[in-house]
Amino acid sequence: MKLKIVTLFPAIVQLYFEMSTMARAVKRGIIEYTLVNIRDYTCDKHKTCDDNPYGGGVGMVILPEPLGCALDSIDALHKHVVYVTPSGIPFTQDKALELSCEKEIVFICGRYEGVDQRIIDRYVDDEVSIGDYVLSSGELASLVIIDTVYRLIDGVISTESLDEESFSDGLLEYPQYTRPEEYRGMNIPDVLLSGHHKHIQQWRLTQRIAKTLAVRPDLLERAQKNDSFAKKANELSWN
Ligand code: 6GU
Repeated sequence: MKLKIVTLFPAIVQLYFEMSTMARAVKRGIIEYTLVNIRDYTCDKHKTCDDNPYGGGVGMVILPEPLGCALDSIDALHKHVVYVTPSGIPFTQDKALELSCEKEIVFICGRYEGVDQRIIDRYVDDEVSIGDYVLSSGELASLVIIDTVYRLIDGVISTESLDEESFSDGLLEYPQYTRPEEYRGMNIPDVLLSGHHKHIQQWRLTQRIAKTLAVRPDLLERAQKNDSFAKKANELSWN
């Protein structure tokens, strides 16, 4: 997958591509990335990238000229363009799965009060928000989306890990324990030492349901309509 990130702060984004699992995906050629600095496409000696909004109001708006030139430099009109903004549709695991099928995605990172609407009208396919709160930086929001999407691409991480995790079937995860068996007087649940595979699976599913019910009852309602959840519950039936 090719990723192009259009930003005023490429350094914020760069570091992420050089770390850990993402660095490995880049090295293996699964991910190719390009950082496009909007400031490189300004036309005045002050390299101005923003101005006041027409009609008044607080904050600054990113100028259409440099942003449009930055987008043209990567032929964005013919690519899938995502603008990350608190005014977008909510980003979910389903949206991530949809984006993971794209060969190439352009991310526009806004700052300040956003970008000129004419840029959105001309170039943007998807306006996406990562949650009901306001970040100062579109860069962080883009990285959240990129991280969620690239790990769904074949070969990045194992399909077993993907199947087990929260949101693949709509339930939250079960608690995990590792060595030592006793930590500061706290023990691990006996069932995990039993070696009884089916009992462990049953315990884990019970834990997932209890946790989801406690903190995200909205998800549980959805999971009950989900085939993957029903199949698991059926296989592990307690009788
Ligand atoms: Cl996508 N951008 C910004 N700046 N803030 C946000 C967001 C995006 N999603 C939630 N808050």
